[in-house]
Amino acid sequence: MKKILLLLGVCVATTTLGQVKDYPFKAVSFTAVRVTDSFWLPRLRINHMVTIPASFERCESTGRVRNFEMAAAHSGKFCTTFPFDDTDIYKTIEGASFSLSLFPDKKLSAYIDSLIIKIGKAQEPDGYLYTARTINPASPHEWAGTERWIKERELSHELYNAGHLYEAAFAHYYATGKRSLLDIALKNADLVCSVFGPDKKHVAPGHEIVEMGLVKLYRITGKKEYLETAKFFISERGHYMGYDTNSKDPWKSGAYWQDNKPVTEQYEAEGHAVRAGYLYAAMADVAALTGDEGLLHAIDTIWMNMVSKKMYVQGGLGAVPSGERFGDNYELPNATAYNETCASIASVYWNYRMFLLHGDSKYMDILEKTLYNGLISGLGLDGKSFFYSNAMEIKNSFSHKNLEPERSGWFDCSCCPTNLTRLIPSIPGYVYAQKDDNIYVNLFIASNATLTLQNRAVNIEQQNSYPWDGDLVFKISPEKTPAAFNLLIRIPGWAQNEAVPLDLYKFTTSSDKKPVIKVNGQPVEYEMKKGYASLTRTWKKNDRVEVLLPMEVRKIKANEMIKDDIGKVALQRGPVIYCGEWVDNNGKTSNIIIPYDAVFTSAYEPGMLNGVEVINSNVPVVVIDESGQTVSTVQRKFTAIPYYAWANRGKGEMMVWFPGKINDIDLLTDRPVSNTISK
Ligand code: FUB
Ligand code: ZN
Repeated sequence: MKKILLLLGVCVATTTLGQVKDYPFKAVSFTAVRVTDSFWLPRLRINHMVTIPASFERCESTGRVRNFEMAAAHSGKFCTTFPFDDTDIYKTIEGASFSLSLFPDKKLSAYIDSLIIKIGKAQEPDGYLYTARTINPASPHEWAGTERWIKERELSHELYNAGHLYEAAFAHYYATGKRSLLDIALKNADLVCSVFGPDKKHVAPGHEIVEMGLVKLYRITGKKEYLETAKFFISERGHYMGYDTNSKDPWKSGAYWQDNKPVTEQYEAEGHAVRAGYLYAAMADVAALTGDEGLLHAIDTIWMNMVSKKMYVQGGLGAVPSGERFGDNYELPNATAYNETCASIASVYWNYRMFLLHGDSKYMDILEKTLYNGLISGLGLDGKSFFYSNAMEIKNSFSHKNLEPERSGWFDCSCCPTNLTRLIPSIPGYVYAQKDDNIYVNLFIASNATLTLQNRAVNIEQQNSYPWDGDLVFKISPEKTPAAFNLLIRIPGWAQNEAVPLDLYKFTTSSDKKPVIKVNGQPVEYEMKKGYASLTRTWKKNDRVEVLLPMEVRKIKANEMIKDDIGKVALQRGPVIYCGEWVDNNGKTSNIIIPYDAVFTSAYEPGMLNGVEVINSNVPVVVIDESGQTVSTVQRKFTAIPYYAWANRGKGEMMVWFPGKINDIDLLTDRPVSNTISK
């Protein structure tokens, strides 16, 4: 592993001859962090033991692998639904590669090798790799167009497939040291770079990700063309002349693809949320590597717009089902919330890059919120049932029919399950970062890590029961002592009376409980720097830092501009957003009122939902008598569970936002109303 890391550094450094521009803050590789955490380790294991095998099994049983075999043989008929189905194999290989470095597994490794051979055989001699055309170029998939690339701007996903191939190849090479998938990816990337460019073909890729993938190949090889082509693709947006830029229809205006304006003139998070998140992440990469101020200004502004106007309280993005896209400012309805799991994953990629650019904890606050709530809600506790969209409420009334009240094993469009296989094992890589003589602690995940700070090893052991308990212990052991450096520990916004950066959500009351930090048992004063408690010391072996974060149940209110949440509260404890589910609340949650002054207790329930901290209260509940003539309220026990854990015990009501009082009563007729999803 060491050899590969070294190689990565050498390649980029030598090609840019000392003028290396890059992120000022450096991620500490996931391979340097051995997770021991009672929340995350079981999730990493289940991803390895269940999710990845189930995913590969489905790639086989649905015909995704067969598509590659047919492409190699140039015979047969593309046998799955979407031209981007190839990417489910790439994403699962990426996840499995990360996972192999956590859990060595010869059988899995051999299986991946066999898949890579099939992928290689499906690649055309010039590097083109896209089974939806190669199987039978005379009759390609209808989204693919009669010739290569002609439908790339709209639906073909040729460059999307390429991007996921590059991401997988990077992970596979990085984790295993094998070049097999990397060589396939480089051959494809060389073709892409020979086809597209300022004096060649022009296109704004229809679904972004090729840009991030090319940057990763640049990092491995140091080949400037890859970075230049990534930058070219980003700069291509907003120049297509065929749109009606005044149209309100995002497909007609190009906003669906973030193609209505040049990226440096885009200031709002718009269009398909996964596409958008991948674009903004790539803009961060290219801004870091080229110093492009225009890109930086655009993503800073788009981030502010997203966080202050377009994000659900559990971190979910993309409110609108039609087009799986961002809505207007403050358009965050609960009953129809879309919140694709992939959009949360894209948000993690983007927010981490924003942190690496700016070193500010607010980006990690959003990343943490997304990770513990709206992202892992997409994954069932069994590791093999999933949500594609993540609802904000399920009501069993005639007036509501929700999008996805139940988890599924797989979807025709199965982007989310396979995206989860790759995100979960990469989580250890978000725990620490560093810059000069500063170590940043970003996530509180029990683990043992060895970082190299200015050529000297520092071991950090984290012990905690986060996210349930706010008592965090860090044992710091520099290899050579004494060692002077700064330890910067993120103090989450929620521990400083801030529900989110900016003002989309606020706590209903202010808490006077402050985080406390002790070093070797003694409380210390600390300076706050961009959201981090900075401890400057000469460290010795086994120095012990304790951070006590106040874990109170907090009520959240939304900005009044969000119509659907007016007068309502949501619940948070630590980083975890809660919901009420029918199972714990007499079969119903849509009749629960949570007054602003409701008092909560919390308790850890080891036997429930794989171990969760539940929160309890006594609150008014609306009841209708049997005659249907009388409405009243009674006080009842209310139990809330972490939002991420809902829909693991059958089908029924769920609520995140609860009314604080009764304002009005809607007398419903018995006519059902239906909602439809369109993509
Ligand atoms: O288009 C590829 C993937 O399919 C998108 O990222 C998802 O939103 C789904 O539409
Ligand atoms: Zn998805």
